[in-house]
Amino acid sequence: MSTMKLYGYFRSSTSYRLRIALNLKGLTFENIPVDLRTGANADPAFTQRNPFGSLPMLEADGRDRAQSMALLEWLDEAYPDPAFLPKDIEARYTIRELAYGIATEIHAVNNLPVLKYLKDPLGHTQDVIDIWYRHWLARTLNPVEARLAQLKTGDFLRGDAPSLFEIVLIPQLANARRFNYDLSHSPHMTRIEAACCALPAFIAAHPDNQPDAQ
Ligand SMILES: N[C@@H](CCC(=O)N[C@@H](CS)C(=O)NCC(=O)O)C(=O)O
Repeated sequence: MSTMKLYGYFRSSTSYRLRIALNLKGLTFENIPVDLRTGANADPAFTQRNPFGSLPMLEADGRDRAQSMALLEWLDEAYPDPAFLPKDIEARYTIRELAYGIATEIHAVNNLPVLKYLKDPLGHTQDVIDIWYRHWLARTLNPVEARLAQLKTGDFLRGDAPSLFEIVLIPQLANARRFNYDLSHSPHMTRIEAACCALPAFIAAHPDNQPDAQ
């Protein structure tokens, strides 16, 4: 089996999800930077392989795969140990509710092409764009925090290891911090963040520790 290749960008939160996941599974992969700032992801050489023109893209088993959530679930099915989703159907639901809430409600509206469009052609200033960003963060992070409080979580959403939820949460919180979002009233999320960020799989995946980080 050839080494997997992860096409990503250090600051891309969806690439960060995959780096964490591959590290947690203990899989060796080659990290191939694609520069979003220069639009390298829109190059026909890339879009021929990934029609979404998005990051991450994972080359594995002779196939190019895109879409981070589908990739995380594929990795978990192809490499079941350690599991990102437990066997119990209700526990799987709890994890997916929170992971997909973040992935579909926050990431989609705060993605780079959306932010660029707000600037040009819509003409909004960076200050207004930052307000947009934090608005969509709060709209979903507040209910996530409330759900974690209901569930009486410890260092992780479930048990003593990260799940699909933590793989999606940690990159989103890194972005929240970059946009000066106030997390001081989110003790559950920040406790989980601290526990994850102490783990080697998360440390190695951090944007600052990538070869293309500047
Ligand atoms: N739904 C996709 C979204 C991926 C995505 O849009 N990633 C961003 C980086 S975080 C990207 O590639 N943006 C392309 C661009 O900015 O043109 C996924 O989860 O993989």
